[in-house]
Amino acid sequence: MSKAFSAIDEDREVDRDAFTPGVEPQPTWCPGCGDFGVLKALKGAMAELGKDPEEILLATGIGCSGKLNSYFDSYGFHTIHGRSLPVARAAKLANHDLEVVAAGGDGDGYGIGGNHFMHTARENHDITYIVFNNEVFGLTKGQTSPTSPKGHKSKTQPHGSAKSPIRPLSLSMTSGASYVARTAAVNPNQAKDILVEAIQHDGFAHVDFLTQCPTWNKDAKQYVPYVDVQESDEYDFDVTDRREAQELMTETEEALYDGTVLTGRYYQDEQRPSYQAEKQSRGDMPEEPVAKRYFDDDYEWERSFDVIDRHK
Ligand SMILES: Cc1ncc(C[n+]2csc(CCOP(=O)(O)OP(=O)(O)O)c2C)c(N)n1
Ligand code: SF4
Ligand SMILES: [Mg+2]
Repeated sequence: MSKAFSAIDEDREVDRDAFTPGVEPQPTWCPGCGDFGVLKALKGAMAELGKDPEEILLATGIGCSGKLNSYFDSYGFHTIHGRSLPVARAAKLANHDLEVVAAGGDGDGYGIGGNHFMHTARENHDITYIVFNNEVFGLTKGQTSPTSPKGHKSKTQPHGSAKSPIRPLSLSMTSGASYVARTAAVNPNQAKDILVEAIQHDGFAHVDFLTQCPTWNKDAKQYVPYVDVQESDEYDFDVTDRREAQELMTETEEALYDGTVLTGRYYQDEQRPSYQAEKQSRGDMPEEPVAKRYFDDDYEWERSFDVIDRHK
């Protein structure tokens, strides 16, 4: 195997700074923006897992959140609005050796990209999906987003939003995500641990990441203090039990807008095969990444036509 495909999952020490790019190492996010917390947690998680930048593909959407791949050194794809997941899926199908992470905002992922979110969860693609949830469209100056609370006032809803916010945790679990968690930029240690778990999980791992936007969402302080449902004695539930996870998600999603921030791992199903595993078990996807063929001068491309013929 060529080097580009051979170092995956080897044990080795990697420093967080390995993910700081030489070009544009200083993010242009506003002072106090929660997006810094995501960047720090992601660098920490990848370093803890011993990943090298060239083993990772980070696909991002459009928004302040979408700038993440300018500040995180790995392979990157800054997609169009709401389309980080289709790109991430395609990359994972072409090269399942890559560690694929998709990231974007609440508007990007739960609004314009909502259809992709639902179906990527349903199909259980082996991707980690980080949604920067700041409850507004940050980049375009604070418009109401799918997670803005009812009554939230903005330039687009000057009399207060008449809409109820989306329930992202419940939506991803009922759609089929096999790992669902919420964390917050105000708790970098928990955030890093959650990302480590999500990246290690084999299947679609959705992390709703609460990120304060002090510039356009003055309610940002509502994310502090938070409660970790794994740490707190008040919450005793089984993360593998859908019904129990759903109950706690419902409580979490309602409590957020009353000022109580519950975070942690809500649901994990380690039994369900990922989409890639399902495809391989059907003989529909080779063990060796298809992308590798582009580096193999001896590969006989005519063979691709055999597959097309089979479907005629
Ligand atoms: C198809 C399309 N529609 C609208 C826009 C304008 N636009 C850019 S970012 C954005 C919303 C970003 O909000 P969010 O996804 O929550 O990201 P944040 O900036 O808050 O991180 C919008 C509507 C666009 N770039 N493309
Ligand atoms: S506008 Fe909000 S989300 Fe965007 S960089 Fe500034 S604080 Fe962060
Ligand atoms: Mg947003």
